[in-house]
Amino acid sequence: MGTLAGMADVASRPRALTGVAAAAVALGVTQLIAVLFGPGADARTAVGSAVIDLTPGPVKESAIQLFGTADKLVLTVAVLLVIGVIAGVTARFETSRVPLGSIAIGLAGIAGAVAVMSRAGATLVDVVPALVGAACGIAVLRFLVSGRFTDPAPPKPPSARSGGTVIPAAGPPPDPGRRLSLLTLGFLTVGALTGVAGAVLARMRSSVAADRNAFAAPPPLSKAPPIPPGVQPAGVTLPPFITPSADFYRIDTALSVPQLSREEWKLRIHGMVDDVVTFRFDDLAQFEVVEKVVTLTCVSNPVGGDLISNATWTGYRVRDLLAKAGVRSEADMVLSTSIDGFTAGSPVEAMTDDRDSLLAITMNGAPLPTEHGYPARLVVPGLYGYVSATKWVVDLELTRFDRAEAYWTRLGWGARGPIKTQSRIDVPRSGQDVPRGAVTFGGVAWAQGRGVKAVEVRIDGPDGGEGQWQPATLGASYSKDTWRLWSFPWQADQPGDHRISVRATDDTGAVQTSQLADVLPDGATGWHDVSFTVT
Ligand SMILES: Nc1nc2c(c(=O)[nH]1)N[C@H]1C(S)=C(S)[C@@H](COP(=O)(O)O)O[C@H]1N2
Ligand SMILES: [Mo]
Repeated sequence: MGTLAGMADVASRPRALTGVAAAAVALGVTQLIAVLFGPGADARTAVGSAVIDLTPGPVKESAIQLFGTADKLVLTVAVLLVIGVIAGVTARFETSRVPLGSIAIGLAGIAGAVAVMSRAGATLVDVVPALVGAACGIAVLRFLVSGRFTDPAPPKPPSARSGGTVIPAAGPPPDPGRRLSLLTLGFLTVGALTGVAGAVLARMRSSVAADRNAFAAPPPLSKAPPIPPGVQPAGVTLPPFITPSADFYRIDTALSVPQLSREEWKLRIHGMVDDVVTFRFDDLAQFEVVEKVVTLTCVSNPVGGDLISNATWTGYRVRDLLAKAGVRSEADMVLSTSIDGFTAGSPVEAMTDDRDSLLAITMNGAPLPTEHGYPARLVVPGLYGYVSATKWVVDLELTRFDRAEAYWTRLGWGARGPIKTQSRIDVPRSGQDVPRGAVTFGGVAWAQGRGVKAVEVRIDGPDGGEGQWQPATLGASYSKDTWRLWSFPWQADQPGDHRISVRATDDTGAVQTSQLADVLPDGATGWHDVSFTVT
């Protein structure tokens, strides 16, 4: 019996692979045909987005924590793995009576079509690629399991008339298993190639790179104060005060970066306003261009995390835009929406007071990178990104907190997200060996909206003895809306394991709390500490 089961297993293993090959063809064809239909028909993005939307909030949260900016790659690989496993398993049970594998591919095609239809702005023809792809996948599977080449015409039985002599066939006997493997491999390759070609072509077709390159942004009339060199502490390698755009953290729910040209972009302001207004990109020229340096922070940043970056932005005051519409007094929330359906709810005063919240159009002297919201995004000093920093923003609705819920608030996050006072140690790194002698430690501290007044450091010794809080040396303060870099010169003369802790004090005099809080629902708290060894 064991032998029989073993033989069945071996026989069905190539079967599983035929399922994977069929699924690959289905996915590849879908991806390639979608190029003809435009971004709305991109089933890959639609399915991924549906998975993101259907994933429970805490799971999404852990994924961001665990994978950071690679979360989308992980999601893609995970979805492909799941599809591969399902295709492989069901293909093993594919028979002409009960075509389980074909049914699975068909259902997957329908699921893809449903995902496509659920996207904002989808039309009925957008489902064509997913359905055609599924049909191709089924055809491949039926062909591969048809047995047309696994059971080639049986060799002629030796004829009695030939005198009883069996003439041995010239050359090696046909090897149906090998032909099947080659065919399967061929279809796998076809699937992979069409998939890659489709992804590349779709990208080329929809890319706004040319539009972005051609954009000569208007210079700011109101310039940000110059950045004093003293913002960067000496003697220690810290993140630069201004984060280069390529290093700027990126967090969003967009599985493929929205490609929105200036020509296509529009901003509609409506809801509790006197007049509904819609600005085209060129209409923005009537407003004053303002430059500001603002540190953005993600609410999902754990204590010691790096989901924080600082950039120079130019754009238009949201206040000036809202004034054209006339905000009615009953409104207390600006609900901003992106082209891909993300929403954020910000207090009206955050958009209208003298912090000068921006509809930003440049970042560090260049048009916004597409991943950071080209052609226009919101930048709101003092609030976490999830309640304010909508990228690819196309809609501002004046509404009320007791009426509207934004994307993350619906998933259990705080409706209001003021940034909490936090500080981080960048040097030393956890577990680092520090040679005996003079050394300079350092890091960053932030309390956007209030400003950082002081940073203190405590170093505990190898004997378990708790050190004293000592003032760190502060880099020059730029503004209350930007982070502050700090350094701490120290004499490392006691060999062994040490621990360094940091805490900041904001401009109101409030000391950063030691109380540990999770990032959910409205931002982590607690002191960052790092263990190191003096050698
Ligand atoms: N359209 C859109 N805008 C968005 C988000 C999003 O998912 N979609 N995420 C927000 C969050 S949670 C943060 S922290 C900031 C991050 O901005 P960045 O990617 O430019 O750093 O963007 C905000 N704006
Ligand atoms: Mo965020």
